[in-house]
This record gives sequence, structure tokens and C-alpha cells, in this order.
Amino acid sequence: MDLAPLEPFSVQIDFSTGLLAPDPDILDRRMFDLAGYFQTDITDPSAEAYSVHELRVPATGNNLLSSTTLLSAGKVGDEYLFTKGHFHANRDRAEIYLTLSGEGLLVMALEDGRTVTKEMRPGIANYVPGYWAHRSVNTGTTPLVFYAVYIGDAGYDYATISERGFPVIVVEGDDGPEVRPNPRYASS
Ligand code: S6P
Ligand code: ZN
Repeated sequence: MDLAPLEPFSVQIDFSTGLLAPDPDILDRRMFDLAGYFQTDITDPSAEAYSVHELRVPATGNNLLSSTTLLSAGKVGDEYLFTKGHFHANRDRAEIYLTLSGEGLLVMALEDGRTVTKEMRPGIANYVPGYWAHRSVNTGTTPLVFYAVYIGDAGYDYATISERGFPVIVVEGDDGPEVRPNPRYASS
């Protein structure tokens, strides 16, 4: 082996808040980071949208990275708040999401526009195979908190989603969340 093995470690996860101990790397996303992602303009650019709390592990292909995401509840127009969404830069890298609290939908899409949407509820683990872009949508009234585990060199391609959007959007309908075609989706 070229490198010394890492030391085994443990982390405490608060399932209701998603907070981790010891201290993780934290990435904060505010509403202005999501400007242009919704059908309508955002109204409060400085408001917290979500944060990602990642365990400190080298981002290499022999490691597993993992993080909690704390996604606020709310809507922009009639669209529920969501994460930016991404393909992995290394397209074939898979990932698992385990929902810890709140409720939502995990929207996944292939580059050819095919989509699959799965429920996110406490206790449900969602498997995201390689090649599927993924976005979490908070359809509830409390923060959506989930723990994600991904291959260390998965990386991020945000540009494709930022430019094309997802093929579907999730809006509040008369009887709750509805998944509808995205009128602004730019198919390839
Ligand atoms: C990483 C994994 C999650 C997301 C996080 C925020 O591969 O899918 O940790 O990074 O939920 O979403 P996004 O789309 O802003 O990275
Ligand atoms: Zn991912």
C-alpha cells in the first residue's frame, strides 16, 4: 500500500437537526445561489436555503465521502424549495441517501430526459445509481434532513443542470405535491 491507512473514526449525527460532531466542513447555500433555478424570481436572496455538512475525509476514489443536508421548508411561487441538483463529474459514481427527518421527493434524471421520483421520509434509503442527476425537494413544513454517502471521487457537475434544468418540477397542487413537466427544460 502506498499510503498509510486512515484512522478509523466515529461521528455523532443528530437525526432531527442533521448536525454532526466532531465539526464537519460546512457549505451554506442561500437563495441567491439558486437564482434562475425556479420558474419565478426569488424574493429573499439572503435567506438560508440549505447547508451541507461533510465529514472530513480525502476526496479520493478509495474513500467514501458522506454528509448531511439540511434543506429548509418553503416555496418559490408554487415550487417547493430544492437543492441545486447535479450529475457527478465522474458520471458513473453512485450514491445513497438516507432520510433522517422531514419529508420530500428525490428527483433523478438521466441526460436523455428520463426521470424517476422517489419519496424521502425518515427511514427510507434511496439508491442513486451512476449517471442519474439528483435533486432533493422539501415538500414538508419542517427542514428535510438526510445523510448521503458517495464515492470519494464522484465530484460535481452543476453546469448541466444549471443550463438545462431538470425535466420535471415539483409544485404545490390542490391535493399536495405534484410532479409536472418543466416548461423551461432544455432537452439535448
Ligand atoms: C453529494 C450529494 C449531496 C448534495 C447535497 C446538496 O454527491 O448528492 O451531499 O451535494 O444534498 O445538493 P447539491 O445539488 O447542491 O450539491
Ligand atoms: Zn451527488
